[in-house]
Order: sequence, then C-alpha cells, then structure tokens
Amino acid sequence: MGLLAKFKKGLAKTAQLFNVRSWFGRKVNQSFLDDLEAQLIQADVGVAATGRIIERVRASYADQTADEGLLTVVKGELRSLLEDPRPGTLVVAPKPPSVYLIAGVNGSGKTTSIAKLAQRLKDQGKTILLAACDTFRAAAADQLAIWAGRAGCELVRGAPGADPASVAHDACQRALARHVDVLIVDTAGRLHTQTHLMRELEKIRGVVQRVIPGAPHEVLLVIDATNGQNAIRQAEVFTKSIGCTGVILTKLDGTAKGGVVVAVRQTMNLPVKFIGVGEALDDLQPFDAETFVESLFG
Ligand SMILES: Nc1nc2c(ncn2[C@@H]2O[C@H](COP(=O)(O)OP(=O)(O)OP(=O)(O)O)[C@@H](O)[C@H]2O)c(=O)[nH]1
Ligand SMILES: [Mg+2]
Repeated sequence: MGLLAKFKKGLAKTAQLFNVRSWFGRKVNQSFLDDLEAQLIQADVGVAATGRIIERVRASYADQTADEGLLTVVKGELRSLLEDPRPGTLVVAPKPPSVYLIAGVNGSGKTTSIAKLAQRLKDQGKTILLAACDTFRAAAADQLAIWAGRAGCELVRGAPGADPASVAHDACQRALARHVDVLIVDTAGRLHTQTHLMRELEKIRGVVQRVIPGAPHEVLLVIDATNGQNAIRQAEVFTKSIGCTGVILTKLDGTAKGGVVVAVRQTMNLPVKFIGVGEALDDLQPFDAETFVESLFG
C-alpha cells in the first residue's frame, strides 16, 4: 500500500466529517462559515487553528460561491499550519547511538509504536537495541521482548520492579559497547501517581544524558488520537517535565479527531513525526503535511 493509501485509510473517519461535496455551490456567508467552523472543531483541529482557517476563507471568499478554489484555500492554510522543515525524520546522533526516549500515558501505543519504529529503522539497515524501562507493569517487558524477537533486535530488561533508571543505564552502556546505531527506550505509562511517573521519566532522561552525552536525541511523546483535545493536556504535562521533541500520534484509524495533528502542532509547537494508522507492523507512517491534507479531503 502506498503512502497516500495508508494515510487515507488512517484518516477515513475524519475525512467523513468534512463533507466537501456539500460545500460546493453554496454561498460563502455566515451560515456557511459557521458550518465549516463546526466541522473543523469537531475534527479537533483546535480553536486557534480553526479561527485562522475561517478568517482566511472569509477574507478570500466572502459572498462568493464555494468551489474547488475554496478547498484549495483551506488546504493551503492547513498546510501552512503544519509546516515542518524536517517532516517525518528523527535526529541522528553525530556519533552512534542515537537515543530515542518514548513516553506517553498508559495504553497510548508506546510499545507497539516502538516495535513499528524498530522495524522501520531495521529495514533501513540500522542496528537497534531496545530498553524495557517499564518495570512497573509485570507484562510490559515480555510484550516488548516478543516485539524485539519479531523485529530481530536485542533487548535490555531488568527484574520486575527493578529501578527503570538502572535499566536505562545498562541499556546505554550496552548500546555503546555493541556500537548499535539506535537505542529506543520504552517507559511506563502509569505509576502510582502522575507525579511519580514524571519524576521517574526525568530520572531516566538524566541517566541517559549522563551515560551518552547529547542523548536523548529525540523525546517522542506517544498520543492516542482518539483522546482529541485531551491529548493537548497530556502533551503539556510531559513537555513540562521531560521536554518532548516530537509526537507519535497513534490510532488515527479509529477516530474522526484526526485534526488533532494540527492542534498539537499549533498549541504545543510540537511536530507530529509519525502517525499510527492500524495495528500492523507497517502501520506507522512518517508524517507528511501534504499527504495528510490531501487525505482529509480526498
Ligand atoms: N488501531 C490502532 N491500534 C493501535 C495503534 N497503535 C497502538 N494500537 C493498539 O493500542 C493498544 C495499546 O498499545 P500499547 O503499545 O501496548 O500501548 P502502551 O502505551 O505501550 O501501553 P502501556 O504499556 O500500558 O503504557 C494495543 O492494543 C495496540 O495494538 C494504531 O495506530 N491503530
Ligand atoms: Mg507499553
């Protein structure tokens, strides 16, 4: 399946919201703008971005008849809202390993996304080491071990209940000793409290930084798109404590809130690096604004 087909599959539910055909031939008056605004808000594009799009449409199309040109205006505005000089790419360390720290609330899709990412990087010829730093949930390391086996990469894990920062420490040392290209660190999504979780993530980050100067090269926040605007709140909390550099937005295939890509970019100034559009290993796709916008109005 090509990139556009993958995006279309993932965004089908959101695209249904934008009944583009029903726009054409209508007069662009207040009632038209209200309808367009409602559709954008429903797709979780966010208030600020929606406002920008509506104003742009009003400025260039007021009292005219909606046609393909209006759609072009909307698409152009969305593309500019999503502008990213390095779409879908991860920072590569000048000297290996590149370390990617993966965080997010429980069930958001961290472990699955790591498996997909490992597979993708492996297909590019890179050697990968995974670190199972979710020692809180008993089955978490086993789950990652299964994925590691499938993708053919090594895994560092600790005893159940072990200190996650010490697992991170061992993983960093092993990554250096084995000269692997990429170390991906899985973390817990839930501890006793959110404060515990944030403190633990900060500790893991600190250890990684100490053992491998310049690391982590990316701190990727995994967000479940079905959460819509709640995702923004999660992004705020995580960014405040561990300084996220980008987002992996999962489960787009299961929601009509695909516009949250725009809201995350706008409110948090965090680029969406990858999107998850299903449960298969090849269902993690590098984010591309052009393809995203085309898929929304396909
Ligand atoms: N449909 C769909 N399901 C997904 C996607 N990404 C992850 N999932 C599913 O979401 C569920 C949770 O995924 P995990 O990877 O275990 O989530 P996690 O963040 O590691 O969860 P914890 O370890 O409990 O914090 C699994 O059933 C995945 O198959 C996606 O892009 N689309
Ligand atoms: Mg997990």
